Amino acid sequence: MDIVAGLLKGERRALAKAISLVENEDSRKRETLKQIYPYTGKGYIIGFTGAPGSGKSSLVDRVVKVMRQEGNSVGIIAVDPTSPFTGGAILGDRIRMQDHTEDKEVFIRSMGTRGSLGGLSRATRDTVQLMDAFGKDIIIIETVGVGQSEVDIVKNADTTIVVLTPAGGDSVQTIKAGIMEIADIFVINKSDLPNADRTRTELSVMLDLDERKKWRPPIVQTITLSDHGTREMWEEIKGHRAYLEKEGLLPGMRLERAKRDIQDHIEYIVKSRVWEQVTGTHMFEKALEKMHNKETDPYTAAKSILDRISLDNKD
Ligand SMILES: Nc1nc2c(ncn2[C@@H]2O[C@H](COP(=O)(O)OP(=O)(O)OP(=O)(O)O)[C@@H](O)[C@H]2O)c(=O)[nH]1
Ligand SMILES: [Mg+2]
Repeated sequence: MDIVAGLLKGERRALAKAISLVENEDSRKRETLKQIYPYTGKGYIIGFTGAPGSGKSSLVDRVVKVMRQEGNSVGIIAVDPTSPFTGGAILGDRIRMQDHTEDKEVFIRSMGTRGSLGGLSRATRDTVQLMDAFGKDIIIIETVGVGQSEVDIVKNADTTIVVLTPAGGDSVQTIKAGIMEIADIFVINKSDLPNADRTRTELSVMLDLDERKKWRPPIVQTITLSDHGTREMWEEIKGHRAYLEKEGLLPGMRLERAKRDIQDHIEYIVKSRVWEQVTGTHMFEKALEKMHNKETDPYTAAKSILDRISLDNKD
């Protein structure tokens, strides 16, 4: 397959094409992912999450410069669950990251909900694998940390950065528990604004109360307008990576991820096979009608439909 060959040779157009296959649930998707899989596992994955407008893209833009100075090639996936656009069409992200568009070692891809028929989380994970096999040393996932699906997206990262901003007094208390737990590093961006120190103190107190973790997430204050804190953030990322390596935690994390992947694929395949055979069929309509007439109940109806379909492989 020439897309795979091109991708493995480091051709950017082949990578772009492969990502589109993944997003569009193209029939060549599965074969492509299968062929590149042996070449994955080398890239380091960093997630940036936080409220809309907290400065994630600005931070990524800044830190990528430092990563590049140290000779790393970088892939960036900007996930926007609210955007119907895809394929690099999110204007804001493109403008903020335009410094890198001339740099052939930086590959940027935006993803919105419309492009990814199989779900944003799956598309993101598959794209990480494509960038990994392509040879990116570092793969960055940027996503807005609003809901469970976005938390699931950053679960694919080795190091997760939660971006906060100084705000009113109750800012830190209102951070959702799910987001707090996934943070390996906290960044208080926009530290040029009032109350940054107070936010830091509140966060620190909150971390003191959390004794579950062996790793205490460091707090970094940044101002992307002046590049303040970028290097410190990068050093903390490297520090977290060194910690994971020293403690031997990476293989376990990757195994856990592989397990989630398999479970996810099984569920997806089973669901697809079921609905292919059930949607719009007479037995389904019949069951609905019987339920309507109280001649059957949902459990019995579901069971009898399942008994009549096959989960065997047809492709
Ligand atoms: N005052 C101040 N403003 C900042 C700072 N960093 C970013 N901004 C501004 O905050 C706005 C949002 O920045 P982005 O980098 O797009 O934030 P984001 O989190 O990627 O936004 P979404 O992807 O839309 O969720 C922009 O107008 C930036 O100029 C900072 O350190 N200080
Ligand atoms: Mg952004």
